[in-house]
Amino acid sequence: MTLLGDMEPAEAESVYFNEYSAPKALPKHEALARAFIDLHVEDNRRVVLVTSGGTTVPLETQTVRFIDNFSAGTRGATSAEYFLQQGYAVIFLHRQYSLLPYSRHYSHSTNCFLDFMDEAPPTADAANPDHGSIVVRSEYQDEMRDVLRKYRYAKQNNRLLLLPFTTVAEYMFELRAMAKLMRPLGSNALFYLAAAVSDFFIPRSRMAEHKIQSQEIPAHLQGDTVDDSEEIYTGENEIQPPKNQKKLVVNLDPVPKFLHRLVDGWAPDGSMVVSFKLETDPSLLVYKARTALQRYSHHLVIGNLLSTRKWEVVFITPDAPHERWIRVPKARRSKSISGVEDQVGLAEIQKGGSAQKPTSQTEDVPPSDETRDGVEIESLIIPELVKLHDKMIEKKTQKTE
Ligand code: 9Z3
Repeated sequence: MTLLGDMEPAEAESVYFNEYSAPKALPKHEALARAFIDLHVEDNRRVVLVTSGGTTVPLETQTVRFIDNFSAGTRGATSAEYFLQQGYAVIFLHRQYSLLPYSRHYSHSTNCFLDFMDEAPPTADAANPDHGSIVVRSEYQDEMRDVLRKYRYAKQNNRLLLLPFTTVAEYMFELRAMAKLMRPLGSNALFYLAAAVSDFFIPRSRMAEHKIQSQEIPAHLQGDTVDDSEEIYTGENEIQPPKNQKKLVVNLDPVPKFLHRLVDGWAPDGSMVVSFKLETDPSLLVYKARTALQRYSHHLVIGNLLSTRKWEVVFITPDAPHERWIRVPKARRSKSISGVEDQVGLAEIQKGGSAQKPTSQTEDVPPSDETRDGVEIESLIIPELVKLHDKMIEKKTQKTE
């Protein structure tokens, strides 16, 4: 059997999309997106498709278990806010329940909205003499007003469209549909692919219908639940297996490289495509990001390391300077529980081949925005990216004049 990874991109696309039915929400999402895009085409406004959060890989058709990844959607949600600030309209294709632009400041357990609230002293209300109004605590008023105004502006002016997905297949269907719908935007379209998309999946044909059983079930109850799935999830036994226990061996296929199809087929002519490359090994990051740019011939790969992603990224471009580091100045770095600050600079390969102290010009660039916790690197990434998009649009207009 030929693996999707070994096929030509267009063939892999059709095999992949034929395996699944489109997500139920897709027609509704398409209608919303069509209206949103029409509106912004009419106003000659740029539209960015931001993808955000992780994708799941279900192990069963009636899904009880799935494989997931770490992404909370911080990069995507934060970037969306800075794109809106730059005048872009944003289609925010995100993993359901991951962070959202604006509400991210007051959500999940790290920024629980209840911690920002208080109850004011009771007023003379005969019916409820001990009830005070719910208010925002005084120390958060300014920040919340600012976030609220930006949020309301985006909402009232139709600048932000939120579209959720969960599985990797749903993500693929949504991405393809959105890219095709964006065609009337031409070079005003930008793709900013920050979602952490699974590289592996279980093809529908090999997926168990029902919950995979961890213990043998009596023969008279087996029915359809076992059949082929016994072979798929081979319960490889230990040398001396504990009675009635199985090992789950998950056999995954590579997800077809959708970036090929996005760049060569789905996306509008003249649009800009930006992908992210995530690595954990500093010595691989630049190499892998360059390889991705060469392979898909798009416009920009933003490389980041899991451990330093909140403080540094690298722009890999086809044009000089080819490799450009963007860093939050040391004194302005936010705290991060999962981050490892010592690793900042390690992935920057110096001439001579070894990793040394970073040479980045951007170390001393004054930050353009600030939050409670320091400078968000997206406040540096987005303006730089917009400059590149400006240049692309300029070139295109010169050509057509
Ligand atoms: C990224 O590299 C994003 O920056 C992060 C953001 C996922 C690291 P968080 O959501 O994290 O803020 O916690 N996204 C792309 C990762 C990815 O899957 N890239 C593919 C690859 O590396 C190419 S499309 O092969």
